[in-house]
Amino acid sequence: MVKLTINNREVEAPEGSTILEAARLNGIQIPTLCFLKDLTGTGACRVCNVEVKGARSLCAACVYPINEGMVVYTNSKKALDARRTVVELIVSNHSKNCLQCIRNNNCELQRLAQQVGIREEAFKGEHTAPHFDEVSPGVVRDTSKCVLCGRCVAACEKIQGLGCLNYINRGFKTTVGPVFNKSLAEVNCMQCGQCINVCPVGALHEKEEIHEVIDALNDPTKHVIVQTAPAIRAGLGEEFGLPIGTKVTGRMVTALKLLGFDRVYDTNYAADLTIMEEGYEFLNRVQHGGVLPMITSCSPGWINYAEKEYPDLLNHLSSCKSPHMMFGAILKSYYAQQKGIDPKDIYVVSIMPCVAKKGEKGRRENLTNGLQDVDAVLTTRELGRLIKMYGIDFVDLVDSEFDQDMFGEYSGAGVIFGTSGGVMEAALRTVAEVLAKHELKNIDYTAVRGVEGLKEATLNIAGLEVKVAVAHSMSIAKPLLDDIRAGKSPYHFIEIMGCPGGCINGGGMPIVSAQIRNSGLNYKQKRSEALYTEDSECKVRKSHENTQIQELYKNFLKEPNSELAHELLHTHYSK
Ligand code: HC0
Ligand code: SF4
Repeated sequence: MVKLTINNREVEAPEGSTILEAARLNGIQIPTLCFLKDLTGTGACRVCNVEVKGARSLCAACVYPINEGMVVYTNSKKALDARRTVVELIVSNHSKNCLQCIRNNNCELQRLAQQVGIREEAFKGEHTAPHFDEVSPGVVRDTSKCVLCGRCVAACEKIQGLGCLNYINRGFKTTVGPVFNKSLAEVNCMQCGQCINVCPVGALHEKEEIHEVIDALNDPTKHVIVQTAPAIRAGLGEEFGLPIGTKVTGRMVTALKLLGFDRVYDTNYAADLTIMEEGYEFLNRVQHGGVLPMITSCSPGWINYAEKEYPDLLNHLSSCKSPHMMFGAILKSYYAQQKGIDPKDIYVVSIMPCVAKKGEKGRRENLTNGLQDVDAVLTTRELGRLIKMYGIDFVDLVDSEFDQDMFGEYSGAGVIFGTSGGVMEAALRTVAEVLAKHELKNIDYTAVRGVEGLKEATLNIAGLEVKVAVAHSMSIAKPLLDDIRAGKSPYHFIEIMGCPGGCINGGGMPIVSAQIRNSGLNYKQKRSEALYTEDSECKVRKSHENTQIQELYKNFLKEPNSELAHELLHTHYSK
């Protein structure tokens, strides 16, 4: 341990720590802007300037290493003045239309300006020419808000290995964006939204569809159905100040009913349907010499990546549409028939933790009889805004149940789809029983659980050795894909999700502030635990035991992978 003095207090911290880490370890907070634990730390913004005795100038605490006997003042007049000037300079080049900004009240620059005590516009003058890009289906980029912190640059590079965003130009003209300031739609952006989640301000955000949904809710000719992804229940509460990991399934359903949706269903039902289709597709590939490893296809960010970066591997992808798209297709076919409603009058809204699903819904490969399966996709954050707009007091709502008619049942397997490893575990629960031809007691595949790093397992399923792997984010998936390309992949089945930790950390989930990220709280784990808790509480925990799924096959689809199932529930990909 290293002994040093911070603000006249003797403290200790492990060797190799920065001043910022040593201070935080001892309960002393130094404001930061560009710093994000495990992602950035270059001293770029200089907000964390502190005074170090004997140093010639102020030091950036996030990069400056501690040493024995060091004396640090984080709040000396010199440090406070410098910090305020840095923030004043950033604010001076920032479009200050806070009232119209999507991040109003949830903005790190607002908080920082308040914290350092900015009371007037210190530097008036020219602004860097702004650029507004809303061409891509899910991500909007507004450089008039950008503070050049580089957090999005690091997220795209380190999490996805893509590097779609970088600094462009120099000096006063510096901005952050794709090469040559192109649109994100013109580069290899997979629309994961991880850059949005780390943006401290409103420079990156999702393309909003709230007003389209409000129009549909107010259109008497429309039968408006909403479905919620598994991960929403584990995050929506954060939009209303509830602790991370609070499960709000019942309150969410009540809020959706108050918003006026005609039916409120859970995408979990369709996750069970996906397992039937995907599980049987896998068995078919294993038993008939099909292309292996088979890779899951429910994360549209991953699909975007595969199409752009590994087009030669598209035949490894399951042909299954993602669960919410399958649900839309069933609602506009079977449900429409049963209820006597013209499919054109059914408007399906998906509440998703995902930005890429906004693009997925409109892909021409996914149309069924010329209609989109899903009409609008709202992120968890957008649903939070919609609930606030309608003046609903979310925290005090009582619980309600999803509508039970036709699609109300779901298994625990469907719930865990929302976290990394969940799709694999759900599939194994069904595939193992189909192969064993009798009920299996141990259905917890813990080797594929967890929100960090690559997960692998070799399982003996009814005498068949099955090697599986689970990757979440492209930096983890890439080595697996390179091995497949080189013909040396040992796996039979791979789950790939676009975002680290899976959907619980999707690009549409509530923003986790730098303060929380830097505190070391494992927010992904907390959200993931909420889903495993719900799984363990479910009476039915295997997709094939969902009786309403069994009825759907009996009355409509006939059997998994049938001709009709292929027509409605499967898709193809484009090189
Ligand atoms: Fe997911 Fe899904 S689990 S992708 O991670 O497969 O977005 O939550 O809704 O569709 O079910 C996201 C989450 C979903 C879908 C499901 C899958
Ligand atoms: Fe990169 Fe994802 Fe942002 Fe696109 S959406 S720029 S891939 S981090």
